[in-house]
Amino acid sequence: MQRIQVIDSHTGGEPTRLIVAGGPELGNGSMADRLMRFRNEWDHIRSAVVNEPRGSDVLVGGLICEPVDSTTAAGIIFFNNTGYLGMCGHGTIGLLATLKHLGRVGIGEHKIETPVGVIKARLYESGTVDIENVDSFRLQNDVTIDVPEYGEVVWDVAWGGNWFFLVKNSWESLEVANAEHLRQVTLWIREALVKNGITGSDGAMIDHIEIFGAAKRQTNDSRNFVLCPGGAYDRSPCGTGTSAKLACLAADGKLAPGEVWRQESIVGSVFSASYQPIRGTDRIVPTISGEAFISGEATLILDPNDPFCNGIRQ
Ligand code: PYC
Repeated sequence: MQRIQVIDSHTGGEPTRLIVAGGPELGNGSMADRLMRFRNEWDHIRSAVVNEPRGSDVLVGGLICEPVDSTTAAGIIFFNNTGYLGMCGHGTIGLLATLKHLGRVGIGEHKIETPVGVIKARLYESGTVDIENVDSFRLQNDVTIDVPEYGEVVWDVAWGGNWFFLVKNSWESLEVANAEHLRQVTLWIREALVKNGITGSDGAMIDHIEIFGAAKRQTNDSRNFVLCPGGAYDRSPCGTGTSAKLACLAADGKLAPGEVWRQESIVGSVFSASYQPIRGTDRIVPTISGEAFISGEATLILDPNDPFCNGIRQ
């Protein structure tokens, strides 16, 4: 029997399950190298931790690693029901809450190593966490594509630690009751991207689709629905998706540096966000603020006699 210790949390309703002991041994390389090793040698552990019967499509998992640089609080590799994430905003807020719960970080600023770069996070007494995310930018602007099952959509493509396709002209109702329809629409859009050869830089797949609409609460600026790579939708406003949105707002001159953008999710949770431009480039450094709550501590048991020991793979 293998035992894996995990801590569960949620950030704005979006769950995160972090492996704190008993996970795979991935060596001392960079987080990008360790991610490759995880994928090539230990992918069954990813599936065992986040897929049914122990998990669900909604769950984002993460492996807390010893960092390469000893001045860094931790390294992290995020994954989900179908694969791995370069970065995860809600998950990093969950990571800070988890490290605090374990007594491994105190109030203040901490560096975190991810497969797409080192990020800074600040933990406040109140439990709020600010993440200074990776450099973000818009790659394509205001392009129209025809989605055969749906119609024309106008969009931007932007990087916020993951690749996002941001739909601008939505008339959809962004309500939980409409989530199954929104999921179908965004899956159609994602298929159309593949068929039309629309990608991120270097042919990278655009695996997150984001639809925007008017905020429900007057104090917020916008509401979103975000399709994640494994087909589930983000219950939080999506940290990397909000970073991609900021990159588009900055490029359009619609949000000034330091000005606060309040992004509401489909379940009504909120991230506050702002950015600083990177001088001489068209890139920004986004800061995303949110709060996570610890929701469980558990030992997962992997029994080799269990026919679904490694989860139901997708
Ligand atoms: O918060 O960046 C995020 C995220 C990505 C996928 C799910 N949440």
